[in-house]
Amino acid sequence: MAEQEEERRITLEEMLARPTNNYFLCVNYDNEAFMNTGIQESSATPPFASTTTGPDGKVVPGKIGVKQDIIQGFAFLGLRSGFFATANPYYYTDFIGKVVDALKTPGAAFIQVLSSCQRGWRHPENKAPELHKLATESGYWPLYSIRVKDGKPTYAFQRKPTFDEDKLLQFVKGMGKWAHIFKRQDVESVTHFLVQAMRQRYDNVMTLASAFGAKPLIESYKIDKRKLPTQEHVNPGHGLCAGCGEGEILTQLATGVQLVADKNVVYCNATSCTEVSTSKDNLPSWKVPWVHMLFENVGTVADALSTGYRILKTKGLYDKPIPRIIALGGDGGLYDIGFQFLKAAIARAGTWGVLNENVKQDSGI
Ligand SMILES: Cc1ncc(C[n+]2csc(CCOP(=O)(O)OP(=O)(O)O)c2C)c(N)n1
Ligand SMILES: [Mg+2]
Repeated sequence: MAEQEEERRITLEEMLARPTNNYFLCVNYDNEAFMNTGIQESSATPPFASTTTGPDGKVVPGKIGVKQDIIQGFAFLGLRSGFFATANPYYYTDFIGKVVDALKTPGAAFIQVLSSCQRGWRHPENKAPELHKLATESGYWPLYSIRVKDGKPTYAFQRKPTFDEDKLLQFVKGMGKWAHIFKRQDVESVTHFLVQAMRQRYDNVMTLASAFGAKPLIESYKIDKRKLPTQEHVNPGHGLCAGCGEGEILTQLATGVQLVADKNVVYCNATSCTEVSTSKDNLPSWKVPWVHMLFENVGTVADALSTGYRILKTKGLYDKPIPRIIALGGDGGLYDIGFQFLKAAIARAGTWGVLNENVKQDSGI
């Protein structure tokens, strides 16, 4: 088929065989609010969604403001090298592929993965997969990656993007956080604004992709699901709510990391649902080193840890293979309040080789 020739498939084997390495990856799971502290609004909360700090009222219908898009900014930081991507746990080989790609591409690395939250989004537990799927199929959460080389970003999509208003409304109507809209007298104008705000977010990505698009524009991962290992980083025992996307995200993230690093990894976990639910009653769910820190500074802590290992290795003070450091945080911690920590960590990781040729990120250490 002609369309298939328009697509580049990157195999898992090809990525794992790359001689290059990256030791530091930031992962944000975006459940679109500060969930574990009681569903407070964040800059990731979409328009008109009801939260405890921006509830639906007679006059104000939930959040007033757009869902901020932080990935585009990272693509234009003028980095030497970087890998930025969106992901969705419904498309798990894509997410796993992106984790492997990020850990085998020297430079800054950041993946933003959508996560359902049955408490905060208010949806039936068993609807999580359907909502995740609709998010991407509607154009609400297009799956793309941006590779930065010498300051220039190149956009690629892992699935052909489309904006489908009907599917977007199905997605919106699937959750209680937007239910109040449909009881309002001005439902038409509010819905119209909501769709336009989502469309603008989508269009911005498309405009940038048409100016900085890869050739071919579709670049997907070819991964044999049957050959994926069972991850051994995090136990099945955790306190996440039923229907929470984070369980899947943790499993998929760990699978990708394990493929590259086996168990030589340290997870740095910002205070968040993934943190509280995997560290209950002094019984951590983690089987590999795991560090918990404040909720806003995980970018800095993880970057410092990673840099520290590389400096010790370069000075001959550490003789073992250095571990991969994974910074993991929610939208509130990692990209709302912690944005400057994350941005600074990404800027440092993406220019590291420029600043010190002796301690290059891709030097094979
Ligand atoms: C400086 C600071 N302010 C507030 C808190 C309390 N706090 C802990 S986690 C959290 C919300 C985190 O939200 P997010 O990062 O989106 O993760 P989620 O709970 O949604 O998983 C807040 C407000 C804190 N730990 N530190
Ligand atoms: Mg959150």
